Amino acid sequence: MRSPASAFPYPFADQQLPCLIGGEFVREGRSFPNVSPVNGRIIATVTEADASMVDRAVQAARAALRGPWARLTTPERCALLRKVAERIEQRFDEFVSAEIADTGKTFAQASSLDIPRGAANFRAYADLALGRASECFEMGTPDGRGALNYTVHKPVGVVAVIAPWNLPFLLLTWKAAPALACGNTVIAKPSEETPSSAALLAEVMQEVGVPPGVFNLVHGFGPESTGEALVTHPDVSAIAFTGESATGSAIMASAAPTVKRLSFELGGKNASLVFADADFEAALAGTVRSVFANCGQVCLCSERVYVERPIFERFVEALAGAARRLRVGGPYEGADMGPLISRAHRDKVLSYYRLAREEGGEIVCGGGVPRFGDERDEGAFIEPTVVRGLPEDARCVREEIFGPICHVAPFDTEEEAVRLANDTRYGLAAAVWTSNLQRAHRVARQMEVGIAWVNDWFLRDLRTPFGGVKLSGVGREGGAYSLAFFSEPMNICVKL
Ligand code: NAD
Ligand code: 6OH
Repeated sequence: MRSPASAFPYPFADQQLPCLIGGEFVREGRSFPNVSPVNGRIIATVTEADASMVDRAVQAARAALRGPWARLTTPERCALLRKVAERIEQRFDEFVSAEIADTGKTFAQASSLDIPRGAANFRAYADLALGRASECFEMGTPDGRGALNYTVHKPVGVVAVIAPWNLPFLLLTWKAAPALACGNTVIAKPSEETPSSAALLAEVMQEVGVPPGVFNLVHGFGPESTGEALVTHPDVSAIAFTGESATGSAIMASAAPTVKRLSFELGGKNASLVFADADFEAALAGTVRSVFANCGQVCLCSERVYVERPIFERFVEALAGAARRLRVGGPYEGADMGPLISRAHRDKVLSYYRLAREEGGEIVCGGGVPRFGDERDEGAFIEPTVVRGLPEDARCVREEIFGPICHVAPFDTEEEAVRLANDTRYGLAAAVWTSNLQRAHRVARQMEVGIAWVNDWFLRDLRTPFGGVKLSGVGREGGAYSLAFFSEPMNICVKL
């Protein structure tokens, strides 16, 4: 499993990652390198699907909608999805290695969050689809005999699943699993930065006997590449996309001429509110997690931390202290934080570190790049950073940075805290830390977001609605919301 080009285990050592089109693994046309953010080494080459390959995938997916897949009952389809979950668990170590090779994330995180959640997504949606009820409305008719209306749920058709690089397997399966559970066929496009766990998933789909064309995988970039070919294709019926708000906007424009159904989970500039009555240590530990988890590359991460004035200085000092103690390092070193996804992304995050200074902020800790004196200096590592003293209209307070950085500012009243938290064009998530029960409910409800946590962060029940308001997204996924997005409800009216 060890690649000569990689310092770490990698399931695709010495291979070119293929696309999966109509049940065939395809390596043709152009390819691009997959670079490790740990040391800058090339760990694989990846087949780039051009427009004609995307078209073949879509035609295969369309054909599969009329094949054996369409004849499976819901329990049969769900049994197959459970096999996918089981097979992911059987090949767990390979999935963990693949995810780590692409992202450099810590072994602890990949093995406790990313890959287990991928398997859990298939199980959860198998259960949800199986337990789905159909509504029935009985109505009166002039002849007194009445009629029954009942709803049947049909697949939408060919669904494009476009995923980002931050939680690659978790987010791709979060959409692919419900899409399949509802009987659709899928074209999955992982981020160009993170093709490997999706490539393993394609193998798993074949291994458990998902019929050809039901799950297709195309690798490549966005604009003028695979992503664009997919979102402009007339035979793609729906797009489930997670990524940047600007990309969502571009996809919306591309999809408009063919009027596709869209579900968008986009960027955030999430606030954490820490009240003076909060359990200090719990709020601190939770905030450290919410700012620095996955090197700050979780859409739900807090980039704005507002702390009630009586505990402000103590909290800033403790947060900076905890940030300084975070061990930054490679995936298998027991570190707390790995690298950013790429050098290009690090350049972007570092430009905000510089901007924070230029805008008048004080860098309380971090602000630069760690030096290791070994090949990790060729990677994309960055220091966890806490900033204070910026005006609320500073770009660092307004724009999504997507790195291990937060701005921390004081507030004096509950009203002010709510106003500050909501003063943003984004609206994905918020965290409220308080021991006052009434305040917890009152403040959480006033957050203009899709997801608010009280005294925790990123605690997930897969049945709950997930998504954002304002620039953070369109629609909700999770539980019945995903089933609704990936289904075409049809009413049948029976005259009795
Ligand atoms: P991105 O928008 O750059 O890319 C996401 C995906 O879209 C990739 O697969 C990319 O190849 C593809 N893509 C890019 N341009 C495209 C186009 N014109 N047409 C079709 N496909 C295109 O996002 P990213 O940098 O990979 O991920 C980070 C971003 O994702 C952050 O903004 C983060 O907040 C957001 N995110 C949001 C959520 C959420 O649930 N709301 C979750 C994770 C990440
Ligand atoms: C964004 O980076 C994290 C998204 C998480 C989910 O979509 C989830 O289902 O937990």
